[in-house]
Amino acid sequence: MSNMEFRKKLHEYSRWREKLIRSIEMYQEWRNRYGLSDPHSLETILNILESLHADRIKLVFAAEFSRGKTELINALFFAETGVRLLPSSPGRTTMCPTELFYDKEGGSYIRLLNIETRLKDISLAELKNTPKAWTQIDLDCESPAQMQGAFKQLVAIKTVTKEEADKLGLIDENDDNKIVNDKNMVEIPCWRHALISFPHPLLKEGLSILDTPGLNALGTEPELTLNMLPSAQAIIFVLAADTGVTKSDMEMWRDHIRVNKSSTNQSIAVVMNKIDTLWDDIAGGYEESINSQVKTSASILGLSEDLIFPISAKQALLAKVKSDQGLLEKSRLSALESYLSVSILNQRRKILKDTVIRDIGFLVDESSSLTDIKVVNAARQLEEFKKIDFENEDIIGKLMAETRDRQNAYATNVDSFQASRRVFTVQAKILTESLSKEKIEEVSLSIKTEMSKTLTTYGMKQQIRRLFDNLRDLLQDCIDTTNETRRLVKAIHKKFHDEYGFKEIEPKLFSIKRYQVQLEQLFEEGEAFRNSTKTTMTEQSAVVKKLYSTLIAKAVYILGKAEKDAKAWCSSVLSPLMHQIKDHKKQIESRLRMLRKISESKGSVVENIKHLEEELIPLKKQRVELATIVKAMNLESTFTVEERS
Ligand SMILES: Nc1nc2c(ncn2[C@@H]2O[C@H](COP(=O)(O)OP(=O)(O)OP(=O)(O)O)[C@@H](O)[C@H]2O)c(=O)[nH]1
Ligand SMILES: [Mg+2]
Repeated sequence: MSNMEFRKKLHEYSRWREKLIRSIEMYQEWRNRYGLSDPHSLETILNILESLHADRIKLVFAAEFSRGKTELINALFFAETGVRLLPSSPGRTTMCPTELFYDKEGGSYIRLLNIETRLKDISLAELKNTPKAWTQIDLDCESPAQMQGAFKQLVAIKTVTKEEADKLGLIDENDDNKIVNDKNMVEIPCWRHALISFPHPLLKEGLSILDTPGLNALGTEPELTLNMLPSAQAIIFVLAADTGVTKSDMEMWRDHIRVNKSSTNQSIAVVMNKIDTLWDDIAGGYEESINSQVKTSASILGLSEDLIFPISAKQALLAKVKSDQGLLEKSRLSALESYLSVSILNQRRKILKDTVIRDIGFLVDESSSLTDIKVVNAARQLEEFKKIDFENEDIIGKLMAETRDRQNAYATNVDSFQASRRVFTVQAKILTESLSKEKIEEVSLSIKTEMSKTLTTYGMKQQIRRLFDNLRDLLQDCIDTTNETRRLVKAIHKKFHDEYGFKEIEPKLFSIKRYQVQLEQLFEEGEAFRNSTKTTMTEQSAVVKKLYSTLIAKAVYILGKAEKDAKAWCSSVLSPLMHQIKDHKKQIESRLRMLRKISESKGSVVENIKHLEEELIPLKKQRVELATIVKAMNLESTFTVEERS
């Protein structure tokens, strides 16, 4: 499979996503058209649309220095420029994490963030939203040479005193910072992070690449390990065939790559690069040599052999630039390209589908139940009318009296629903308040204050444990309130089901579980980071501080999301019932109107029945339209809408 194939598959994927977006937009229009929209469901739908629009396939390349990450990126994606677009050379090359993507609004640029920003207590995520914090160089996409020139910044270094480097958290006891002539001076990267945007076809389709420097970047920038790696669709870990799995490869794998594996939505592949170094090594024994390296690496890393790709990035780049098919085959790049085109893209599709089902599946199910109920009730009323002996005035009088009684009894029940709703509102308030921003901030602030007073690693460790314990408690309290709220919602539904035969729509359940899992995972990742061999965890060091502020920010974000979801749940969980109540009221009124017309001899019975039949038509149309929209979503889900007319 060639790069063209990957491009084709990526294009198919983005077309599929666009179709999904369009069908969700159609669904929202359908809800509007039939007066079924409410502010909260609208917000839910707009949120999912926004996340689909912002969707990117993120690939992260991580490894020790000089394994060939950058060369591999050049070979996989940018060979058609005819040059080695991103700088790659022997020894340490890439000096700062580099993100490549396409920013439609911003155009073509490289933005560079000063290394000194490490001293500020502002997260990388926030800095990314502050363009003026970055130095920008515009790119001329027509000229690969100009781009190549600008990208030289990615390898820029400068010399500073050891003290300065230490203050920045860039002195690594286990790793020898390159010492220059003067013993007191060391070389450090000029830039902390680079963002590159240009309209390359793959980037335009939503591909985003993160090239990391081997220079212990993962050990010094907690946000990379704790935020950017977990959010990637796939991590590609690179080894070199000429060195095998070294001790430092293993450390990086264990401390920073493998921990992310707990998230099942992420793929990890290992590239065994530089197989060309074995080409003329052993006459005839080349294949066996590669196979045995793959086997050994798979067993050391605890990974399946199919996920290890022996390739030569350098020869692949050369082959593509020179259009040498034989050499390209020899480089074995295509196996990795197939993996990216098929496995990674399919998995991403599945993730998007699951997210859409999770976030709006209940709304679609609800719409389908409600439209079904409307059609069934209207048809039932029609059949009933067809059977009535309208010549008999007594019967009509009796029916009218009966319907009026029903109307009165119903009004009383609606009052009681309003009372239950008030009880529900109180419960809902307790639920959302138990997760309120103020509560969470109170917890995190007290921990931060304690932490700044602590001067030992042990003390800080205790504080971070306390933070997670407190947040766990918050979630636990919330579980109890959620259960009570859930019981109340069920009881309200049951009443209307028992007394009026309302279809018992299973209320969507709000679950805290997801957030509990995320919190535990974050805690584990934080622990792994803190214990990583390459991180100098001296008390109050720049890296430790960054680690803890990243952990706190992420934990606060998780709880914040839980609160938002709880709020949305509280405001929407009763709406299907409210729609049914409104419909039921309309139905009784329409029945009374009809009986009144007949008793006053306005229009013939036949005409009135015809009128009822006509009323059924738009209801059926509404149902067919919904079925068509759901079919267009093509989610192979549990949606129950059937195509009936
Ligand atoms: N023989 C051979 N050399 C390669 C191959 N891939 C990369 N190299 C060379 O290995 C050196 C390092 O490659 P880079 O791509 O800069 O490595 P990196 O992993 O990005 O290194 P850092 O940016 O320092 O982390 C360069 O001199 C490349 O030309 C390969 O497949 N075969
Ligand atoms: Mg590199």
